[in-house]
Amino acid sequence: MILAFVLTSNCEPASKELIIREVDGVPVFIEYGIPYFTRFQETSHYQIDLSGLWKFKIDPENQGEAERWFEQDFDDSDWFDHPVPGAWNIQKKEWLDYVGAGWYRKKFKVPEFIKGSFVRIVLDGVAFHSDLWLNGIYLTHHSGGFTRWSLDISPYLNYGDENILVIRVDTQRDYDTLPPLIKPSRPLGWWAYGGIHRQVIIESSPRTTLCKLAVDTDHQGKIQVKGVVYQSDNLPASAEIKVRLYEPDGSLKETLYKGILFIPAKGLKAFKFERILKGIKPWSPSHPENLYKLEVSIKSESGIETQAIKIGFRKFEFKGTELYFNGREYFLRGINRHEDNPITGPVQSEAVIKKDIALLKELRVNFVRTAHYPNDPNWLDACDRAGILVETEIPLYQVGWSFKSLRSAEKSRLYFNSARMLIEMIERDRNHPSVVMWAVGDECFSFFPSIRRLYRRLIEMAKRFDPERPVTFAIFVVPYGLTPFFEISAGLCDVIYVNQYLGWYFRTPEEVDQLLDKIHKKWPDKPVIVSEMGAGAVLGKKPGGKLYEVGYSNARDFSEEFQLKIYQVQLPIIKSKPFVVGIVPWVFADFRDDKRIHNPIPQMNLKGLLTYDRQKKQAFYLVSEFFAQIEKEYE
Ligand code: GCB
Repeated sequence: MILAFVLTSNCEPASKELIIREVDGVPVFIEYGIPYFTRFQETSHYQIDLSGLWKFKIDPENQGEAERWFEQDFDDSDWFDHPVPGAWNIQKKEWLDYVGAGWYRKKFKVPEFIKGSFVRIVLDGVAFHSDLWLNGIYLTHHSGGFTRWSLDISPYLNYGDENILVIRVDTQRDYDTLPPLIKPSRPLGWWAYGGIHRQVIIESSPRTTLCKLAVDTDHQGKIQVKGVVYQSDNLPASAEIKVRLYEPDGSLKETLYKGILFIPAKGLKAFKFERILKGIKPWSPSHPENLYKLEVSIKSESGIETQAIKIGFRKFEFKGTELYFNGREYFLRGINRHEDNPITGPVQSEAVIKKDIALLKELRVNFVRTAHYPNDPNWLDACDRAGILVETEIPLYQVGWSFKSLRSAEKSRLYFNSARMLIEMIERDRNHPSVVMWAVGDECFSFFPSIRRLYRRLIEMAKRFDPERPVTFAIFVVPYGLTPFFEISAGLCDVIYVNQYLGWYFRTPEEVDQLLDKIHKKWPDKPVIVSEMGAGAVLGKKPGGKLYEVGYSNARDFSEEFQLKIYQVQLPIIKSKPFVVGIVPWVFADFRDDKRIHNPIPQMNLKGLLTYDRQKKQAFYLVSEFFAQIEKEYE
């Protein structure tokens, strides 16, 4: 049964494009006519990695389509050689702040022997929106640059021959795209990096293939597995399924499941089981080495495949205003992080990931908020291995901060784009032991009923795909302590996320005390996390001297002492509140931010505990010491 998801209120109905099939009680997201595929960390499928140099040209006048830049034999010899993964902004100085369209062309060969298999193109991140042609044929449009998506390209390939893939990428935002436009004069709030900034692969599998694997565990050995098999052929198929679990040292623990499935033509069939396993070593931030491998093998007439994911046995839960991890009271020593650095921009190379993970460990954090968009999946793999918990969110960012933006919250298109990215994020990331929470937005104008409705629908959607994980969104604090008074949406969340910059944009740092008490009074049964706090500082800058505008008629000296003071004052106050279960400073490292034109380093958000090139500011040491104390208390 195909269900077109329909909104339940008096607003415009949601687009029929959002298709979810309930397959034996397992929700499967259907996109571009095929199911959304789980990201396996190991696969026996034949893959062609398209990383490398692609031909590239910016298209500020939007001529590409009219001039047919997508044609197979179009002469691209004078185009720029652009590395993929890569962002155009850092390829040439004059492209740094280019917002608009850019075209990528790539030739690749496909071997003859994959003919007859099911072949997909898998894109991990094309920011923000893309149109795709293969061998001169237009295939589709995708909106949203931070999640994986894939297309069946089997019918369009030249097997045993050369193929040409063309992708038009566009970074223009609208009121209903993600990230959204708030008003034409309002910058994004981080850098609008454009390009194919994550991996692109061509993947060939048997025509009967595993499309979804959803695994939930707890620290006492409980494991629930839901798998869905897709039959891409016009004929029905039968498939032998075997699920095996391997110990962290690689040895076989046991075969968990064996069964035979009958899958209808062009259809889906699920298998499910639950077990309580003995002798399980729980995964946790202090024992991240306890990663098990769950492997699924499928044997059908169209071939044999083996795919695997890494899982951890763990339980993350809120009880009343408290947080428990693996049954023990817990506290999140967090940090917000943008995917940005001076060498690769948004691209998360192995070296970038290694360096940042090492710094996070030095900072003694056990939690990262992927502000404000789904991160590179390789980053999440690294968090699994390092024992860093993760909240991951969709860039439904500051919606409602203008009249037009508020109007967009009432329309189905914004809901559709948000729900789609949310599902893609959950379906891609839900098996990571490190991923403990989803967030459906940041600082939207949650004082308004239209935003409340939008958030409510997104939370329901998140729970439909993942009933286990808590869901939240960040509320913001306006001057004069009015937020708890006017806020009408935060109660929808499993944990209240508060972004507060008391002492920086306005008021005094000490007032965080009353603010948190007021929030607790309003939502006495909910735990609270301070999801943002901080101040800007330039490395080595002493107090005094020139002041720089920060808004709300305030100016600051951006000294390291000022930043330090905010943390000195606020950290103990926040930690003293029994209902607060986490502190997440803003931000790990300075990052490019198009809003900050008046800053001492223009267009740079300077609230990092590290500089853009990862040098430590004084506040880094303070936060690290503070977190080390908390770590002793809880680990
Ligand atoms: C916020 C936003 C974040 C900004 C930060 C700031 O509240 O969530 O995106 O970068 O404040 O620096 O003002």
